[in-house]
Amino acid sequence: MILIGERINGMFKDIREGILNKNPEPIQYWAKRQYEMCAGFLDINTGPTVEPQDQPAVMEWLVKTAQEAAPLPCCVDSTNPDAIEAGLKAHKGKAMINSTTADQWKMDIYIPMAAKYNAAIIGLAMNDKGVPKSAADRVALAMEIVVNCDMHGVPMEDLYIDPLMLPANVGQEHGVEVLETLRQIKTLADPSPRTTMGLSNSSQGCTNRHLINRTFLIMSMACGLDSAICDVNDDLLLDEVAAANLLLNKDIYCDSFLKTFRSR
Ligand code: THG
Repeated sequence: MILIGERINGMFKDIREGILNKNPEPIQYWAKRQYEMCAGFLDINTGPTVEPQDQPAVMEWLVKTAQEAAPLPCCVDSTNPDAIEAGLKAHKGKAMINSTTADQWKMDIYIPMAAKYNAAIIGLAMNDKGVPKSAADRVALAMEIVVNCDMHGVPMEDLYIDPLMLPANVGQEHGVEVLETLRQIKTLADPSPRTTMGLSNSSQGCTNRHLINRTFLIMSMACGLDSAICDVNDDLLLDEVAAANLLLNKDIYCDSFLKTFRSR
């Protein structure tokens, strides 16, 4: 299970202020903290307040600043292709692009970019018509992304399909469809693409957020989820992942499995 730390996102006040004041402190604090909490990647998102023309420079600064503080690859998260490319250029090691949709014009930009920079890429199971309701329609969009990756030589182990979880209070019917999508993604190709999701989406605007996040993560792992963009600062979430890794036979049992999981 690859945990992608969600915290370096301009949606959070401390990160937004760090960006505004060019203060590396909150970015480096969360890079280190998420590294200590077992993150395998750092999601890096400038947030909604940075003007489009400033996004490439801000992304470059965020990636460099984060990687100075923690030895982790970044998941470069933006809807602006110039910001994504600026992040990839500044990045050390193998990055992840977050993300393309199944729209042909977007796949034509991002998938060759993944090939050029030898980056992994997240493919969202949606297009300009929005997020489909059924698993079958999500899987059909995922298949288009699989085909386009294949055409550009992006291997399946570098493709992470995101079935797109919506908040349980407004899109309750999506949960079971997301779980079914996760199961079916594994049948699309051999080797199969990998899967990921924005876990905290599932609980936005809900009470008991951590409980909803943890429960949906474990259900999703049972359906084959390979990675998640999530709150790695949640101790109980990490313990549940450690236990699920054992039960899914991904880690060998030892009595100290909780500690072992956190020892990287
Ligand atoms: N899929 C992919 N990438 C993504 C998402 C996804 N990137 C962004 C997002 N979704 C995942 N990251 C977050 C980060 C934070 C929150 C949700 C998802 C979150 N934030 C608090 C809120 O909105 O209530 C903000 C709290 C605050 O302002 O302090 O929940 O789905 N591929």
